Amino acid sequence: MTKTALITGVTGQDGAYLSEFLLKKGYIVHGIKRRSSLFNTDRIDHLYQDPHVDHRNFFLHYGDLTDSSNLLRIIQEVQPDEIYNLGAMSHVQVSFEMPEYTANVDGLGALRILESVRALGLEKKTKIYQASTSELYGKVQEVPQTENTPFYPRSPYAVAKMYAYWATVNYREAYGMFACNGILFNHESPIRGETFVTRKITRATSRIGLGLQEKMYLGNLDAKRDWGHAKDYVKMMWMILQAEEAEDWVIATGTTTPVREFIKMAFHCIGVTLEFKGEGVDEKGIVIASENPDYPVKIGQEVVAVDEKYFRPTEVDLLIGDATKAYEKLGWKPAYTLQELVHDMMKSDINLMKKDSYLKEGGYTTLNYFE
Ligand code: NDP
Ligand code: GDR
Repeated sequence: MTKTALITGVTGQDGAYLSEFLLKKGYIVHGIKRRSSLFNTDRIDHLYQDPHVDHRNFFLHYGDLTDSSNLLRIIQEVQPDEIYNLGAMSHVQVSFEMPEYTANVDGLGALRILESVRALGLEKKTKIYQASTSELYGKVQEVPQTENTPFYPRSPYAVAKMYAYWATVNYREAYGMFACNGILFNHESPIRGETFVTRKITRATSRIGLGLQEKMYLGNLDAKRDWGHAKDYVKMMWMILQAEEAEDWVIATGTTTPVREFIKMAFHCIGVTLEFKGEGVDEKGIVIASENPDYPVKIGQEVVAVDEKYFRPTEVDLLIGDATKAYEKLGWKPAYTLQELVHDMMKSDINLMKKDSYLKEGGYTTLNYFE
């Protein structure tokens, strides 16, 4: 029987990959997108279907996680078998600037979904996936982090997500709902938001390689993250809802890498090696050590500068996940290595930035915005 899924955050990185994945599985997919003054559907435009044709299987609804009546109506109309609550103000640093909004969307938003399902009497029909996060672990309590590691959130984002995590557990226990938390560690891709560190690095490295900019400005280069590929991770969201029992799951690769090393890997993709002259936040620390005649970079060129504005009031220093439970019970095995992920992102960004290169050659100015 054809299943119906509803995805909040459908226009985001994970929403786009998950939509593709579910459509391939034969699902009817409904997504909630926000109204914006410009088109915000870049990542899912290839899935768009003309509303005037028959037999569509991909539908978009205007909505917002802060709007209970809107969510209730959409869920009533769609009668989903599965809801994937991926919508969020997902940027940790920005959450320090917008703590109340973040709590409303990321914390109460999850509650609104759970409560709508209950109010509509869909507790036994609709399974719910809540996009929980390794940010819940925050200040290191245990390494590697498992489903049993205590939480210690270090940002308004993580505090809001902790509320959503426990709301999900509570609705499962109180009303017998099939509601699960996927505690996903960082996952990236060529369509990762431009202001997350990996994408910022692959975009800037591509621009430096093509001679469009001299250097990039980053924050804490010592932070360590357990990075995987978003394509692998959305598959696990689905697997979590197909499991026999509703539970909470860590999804991670089990290896951790400093931001500094990620930069090196990105430059490696354009055949350029870097020399790390200093540790910590040494501004003259990261320079080109070998040239590649195909790219206009020079030995000694300083390619990274540290700007303290990217430091967070409280930082998460080290994340490394132990996904043994998902490995044993769900058969979790990522297809992508970190090298392949970086390569995938660099290939895509080089192609993207080549367009800027052509525009520059043609005398046009190009956008140069690097928050
Ligand atoms: P993105 O930031 O790429 O996407 C977030 C999505 O949420 C976008 O579609 C965005 O819409 C939407 N959104 C934002 N605010 C609202 C709102 N008020 N109402 C409805 N929708 C809203 O995030 P990712 O795809 O990377 O992440 C998906 C989810 O997984 C998020 O909840 C994130 O917190 C969580 N997560 C992500 C991890 C990662 O490494 N990527 C790891 C662990 C958890 P718009 O496009 O209009 O901005
Ligand atoms: P994170 O991702 O906070 O882990 O949250 P992000 O890529 O923003 O930061 C990772 C680490 O890199 C350091 N860093 C910088 N970060 C950004 N954004 N910009 C910089 O210039 C920069 N320089 C260094 C950060 O300090 C941090 O330590 C992501 C989001 O997708 C969340 O929604 C998700 O829950 C978690 O991953 C798991």
